[in-house]
Amino acid sequence: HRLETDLREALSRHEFTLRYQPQLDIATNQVSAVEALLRWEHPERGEVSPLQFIGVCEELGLIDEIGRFVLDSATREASAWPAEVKVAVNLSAVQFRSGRLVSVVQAALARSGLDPARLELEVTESLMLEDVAAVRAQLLELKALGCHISLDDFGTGYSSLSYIRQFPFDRIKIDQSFVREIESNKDSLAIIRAVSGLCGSLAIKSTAEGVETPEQFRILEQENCDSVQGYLISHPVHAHQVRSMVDSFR
Ligand code: G
Ligand code: G
Ligand code: MN
Ligand code: NA
Repeated sequence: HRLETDLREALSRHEFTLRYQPQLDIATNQVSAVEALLRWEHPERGEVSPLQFIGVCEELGLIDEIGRFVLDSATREASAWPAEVKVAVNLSAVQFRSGRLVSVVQAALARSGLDPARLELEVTESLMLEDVAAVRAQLLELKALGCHISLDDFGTGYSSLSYIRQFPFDRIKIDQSFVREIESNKDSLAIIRAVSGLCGSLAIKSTAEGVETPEQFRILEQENCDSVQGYLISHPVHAHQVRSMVDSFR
């Protein structure tokens, strides 16, 4: 398997790297967090999107190792940034199977010295297809460490209100597919309004993703979303650019 060999070599050759995309808090107009987005800097193919290799890594049993790299790198890089900036790390549902995720997170926090309250862990609705009791127990342990939990890509998968009640989510990230149609499709606007209202009632923060235009931003502000992420605010940047990007909003 060519890709498997390539992926294993990529890990040992340090070809994986992280970019960081800001989340802007609407009330304060400040960057409250940055999301770590994995990139494979392939010597011949250039920058490869995680869409092209995360699924393969899950199938090949490489996701725990890559996930550990992401957690170690993101916490280490974030420890050098202003303390008001959190870092959000995407987790694959498969990382909840080994039973070692909590200790991997704990080790990354200990090595980096990052305040656990500055680490947000993004999970998707695919988690609901795993062993729900085991997942819930791990999420509660991660919360007990002090980390925050976000439900990513909300509305695209197996959304169920019962999971929102059972799992300790601090934030819901509304999928970019709804934001993209916010002006053209009144159902998308209605769904965003409903999710934002639900979040308000449950004291869960809301983030709208994929915000590309000032008009989308204006509508999301009017709908009481707490924060926005997308190319309008900034494309993902290198770690060394995070500080000046954050400062540019001050
Ligand atoms: O950054 P980009 O648009 O290419 O990301 C594509 C997809 O890959 C998104 O669904 C994103 O959540 C996912 N992704 C990005 N970085 C990571 C990562 O470090 N781990 C996992 N599991 N998924 C990631
Ligand atoms: O699934 P997740 O939300 O973690 O992935 C975020 C993905 O969305 C990343 O691949 C990121 O590069 C991409 N992204 C971020 N902002 C925008 C945007 O404004 N428009 C579009 N089309 N994609 C975006
Ligand atoms: Mn995400
Ligand atoms: Na998302």
